[in-house]
Amino acid sequence: RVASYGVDRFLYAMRLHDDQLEDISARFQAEMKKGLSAESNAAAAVKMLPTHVRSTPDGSERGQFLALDLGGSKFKVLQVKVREGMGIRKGGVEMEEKIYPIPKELLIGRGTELFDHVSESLKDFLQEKNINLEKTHPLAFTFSFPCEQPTLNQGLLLSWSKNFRLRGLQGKDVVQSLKGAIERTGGMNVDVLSMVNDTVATMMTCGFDDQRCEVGLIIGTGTNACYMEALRHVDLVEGDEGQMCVNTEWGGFGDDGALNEYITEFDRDVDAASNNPGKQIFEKMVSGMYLGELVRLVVLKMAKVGLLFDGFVSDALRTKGKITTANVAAMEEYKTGLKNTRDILTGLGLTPSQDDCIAVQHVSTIVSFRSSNLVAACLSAILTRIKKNRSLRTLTITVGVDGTVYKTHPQYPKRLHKVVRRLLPESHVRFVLSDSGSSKGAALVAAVAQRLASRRKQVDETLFPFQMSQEQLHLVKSRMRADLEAGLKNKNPSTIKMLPSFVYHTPDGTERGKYLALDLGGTNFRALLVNFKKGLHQNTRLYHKIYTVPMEIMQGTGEELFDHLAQCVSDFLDYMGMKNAHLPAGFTFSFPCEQTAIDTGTLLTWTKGFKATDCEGHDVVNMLREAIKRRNEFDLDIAAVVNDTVGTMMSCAYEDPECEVGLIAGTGTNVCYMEDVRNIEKRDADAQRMCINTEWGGLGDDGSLNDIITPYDAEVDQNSLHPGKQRFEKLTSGMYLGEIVRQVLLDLTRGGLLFRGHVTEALKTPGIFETKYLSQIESDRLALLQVRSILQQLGLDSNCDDSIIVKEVCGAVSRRAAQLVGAGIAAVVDKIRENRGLEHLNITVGVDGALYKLHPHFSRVLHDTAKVLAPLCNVSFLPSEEGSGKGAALITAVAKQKQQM
Ligand code: 0WK
Ligand code: 0WK
Ligand code: BGC
Ligand code: BGC
Repeated sequence: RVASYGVDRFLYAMRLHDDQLEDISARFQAEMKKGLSAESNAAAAVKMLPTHVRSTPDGSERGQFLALDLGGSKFKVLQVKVREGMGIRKGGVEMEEKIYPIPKELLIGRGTELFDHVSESLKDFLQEKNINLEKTHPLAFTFSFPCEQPTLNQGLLLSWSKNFRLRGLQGKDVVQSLKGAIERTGGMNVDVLSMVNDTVATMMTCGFDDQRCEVGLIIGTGTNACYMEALRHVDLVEGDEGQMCVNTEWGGFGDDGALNEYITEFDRDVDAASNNPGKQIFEKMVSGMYLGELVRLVVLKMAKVGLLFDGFVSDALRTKGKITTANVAAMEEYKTGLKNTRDILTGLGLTPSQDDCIAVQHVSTIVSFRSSNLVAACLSAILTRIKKNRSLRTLTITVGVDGTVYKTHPQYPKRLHKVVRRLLPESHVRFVLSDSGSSKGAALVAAVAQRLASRRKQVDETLFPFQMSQEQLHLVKSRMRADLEAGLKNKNPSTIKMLPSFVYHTPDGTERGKYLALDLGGTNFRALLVNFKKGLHQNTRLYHKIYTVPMEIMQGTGEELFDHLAQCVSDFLDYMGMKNAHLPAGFTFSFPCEQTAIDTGTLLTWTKGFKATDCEGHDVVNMLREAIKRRNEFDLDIAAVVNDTVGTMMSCAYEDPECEVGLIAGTGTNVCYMEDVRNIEKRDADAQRMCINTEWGGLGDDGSLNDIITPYDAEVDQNSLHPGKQRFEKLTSGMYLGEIVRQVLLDLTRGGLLFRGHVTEALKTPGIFETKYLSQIESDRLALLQVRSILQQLGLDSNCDDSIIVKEVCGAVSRRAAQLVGAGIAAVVDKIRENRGLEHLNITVGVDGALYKLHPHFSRVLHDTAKVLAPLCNVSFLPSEEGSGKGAALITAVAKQKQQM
């Protein structure tokens, strides 16, 4: 007669020893890696689905939500009220629920019919609870099947499982299907904010009271687990910073044969008779849907081979589903287990002996024991992975659990806990039962989704004015064009000064000799020695040295400024050992100067960071000459003064003869181009063309850009050295972009959307957000982590979401700048094309400036905008290699040649 010993022998394959459990744990860790990696995800049996839940509850969640809990053994409709800051023990969450049975035929019918039933149940719930049907209700949707989620409120159904096998929904977005059903039902307004798997909802539910809860486990009709994974390991989601909850869908473990040596004939029979053969192999060895069936098949086989009931087999015993998992749990009841076993077997039309009952009870124990052992093995794999992710020696963590098997099977929890602690002796694993279902967790996720959505909306609204539509860009182009035209006319002052440069043609390669070039740009002063030799360009020798111009010099007296420049020149000539060379020099002076000849330039107004006194209205060449005289140790023949745009155009034209435009996108912004003399009313010259320094930075000083100037821009202008001036420059150049970003960040922080609403001194400090940070923050190669360290350096303590928003603000501000400069360039090249009556114009723009050269996206956006707005011009952009110094030297060479003629 067979007793438990016989059963052990019969079910030897189901009794798993720790080394086998460790082996299964190791295999599952390998499966998790496969699921997480972009290469192998598609073929992975364990799907490791990103859930877009990036944090467990932090107590700030609040709100009132409807909730649907679909996919477990009971379909529930709930209303959940989350009140901030007080844990459940202090009643932070109130819930009302109603269970709505799902007619069996709906579980194997059309997907749309199931969702109609769901939405009709929802409407019934609203009516029964007298919930106002007019108001829009946010809804949290728990859907317990494998779904790929591009976002928190989308879920593409991968496959059905458990006892659900409907048609027409696989591959579809179940949130859309739900919204569709709610629409069909009508008479209620519901906004589905988020969809989560029941494991995720369970983790969040338990996480509300226990911050350590970072794993969600379901052992119910089906089985599954989720946990907080490091985002850097979730290849399918962008970003390396922070964490994201991953729904493992471990039910599929073994679908690729990874568990074959642990599969018994009974498992194969259960799978073969299931409604999804070959799928959810692990689930079929573990979860409530199948345990009863496993026991039945074992008992049936033992009866057939005569080991039970003297070989008598009843029809009921042959019938699928006749032994349920609830029966298995009852058979294992401590006290009444044996009696329950007899009643159950009798109920199956069997007359069991005492030994038969003991044996069958033992079968149940072995089957459910294996289930808890397998869950323990895979759970320990997840916990081991979390420990490794955080390079911890010991892990203290909580697992939130739900599911009928875990909740109602008498021995199951104890067995599971015991084996997990045996497999992970040095870790402290706490199990918390989610005692009110998963919808509280689902509501918490919806609360986070709501907060994220409202933050997203507010950030979008804040950044919307920075988004330039094609219409707006066309407007800027035509306004630029109009002011370019106006600037050439004599009659009234124009915002764009269109200053003649007395440069009549681009280099022709005949330039020879040694020249000194002095280059006062936006940020520093450079002295260069340029030597043009016979033959082609590459023979040009060039030496240079960069000198900083301290703020107090920029904003001191004119005398101090030019003395500083003269001192730098003296140092350079020493450095070059050419103190007595009496070299001809070209002076690049990057500020608006009215010129009456190539070697004179009256400063009209300072721009950028300069405000030296007694300079505006004076001839800068004379001021430099004075300063050199004051030093009385060397002499220079300053033969030309040019704007940095003109110097840049000439430098690039030396390489590419089609270069007839010079653009600076640096500390300041400006453009020059070869204009036809006949269009330059205020200056006649006996040449066909002359280079005009447009000083387009002044566009908008008459209010013509007020419709695109935002309050942040106005703030920057007000705080600038020259309020009301250079409005176009203040929207587009390096001196100001950082400040615009800072103003936007200030506003978002005051609105509580950033840095947890803390307006730090750092954030209030003008100029703290240098434009170079924009270039760094916007670089694609830079992970959010590095964005945070830049913010850290600025004394801004940020979290992952903050750095994402900061990056967006930088992007919006720099993109607008590049688009506006692109619109300006389109106006200039189109004017040149029309000047020359050409259908199509090929032209090159020589460019310089840190913004253009160093910003990761600025140049591309500028190119694309110019292409779209000036489709009849093929514009190439040529970054200037050695700055405008060579250009200045070229102009000096031409000027000298002229003098000799
Ligand atoms: C209760 C949760 C539900 C989950 C179910 C799983 O509220 O979201 O799907 O547990 O257990 P089952 O009902 O399948 O036994
Ligand atoms: C380098 C040129 C200089 C010009 C500067 C502009 O040599 O003439 O002023 O570029 O760029 P920024 O230094 O303002 O970025
Ligand atoms: C589903 C999971 C779900 C689990 C527990 C499985 O069949 O694939 O999405 O979490 O059952 O309900
Ligand atoms: C100045 C221009 C200069 C531009 C680029 C502007 O602020 O007015 O003369 O070309 O900056 O440096």
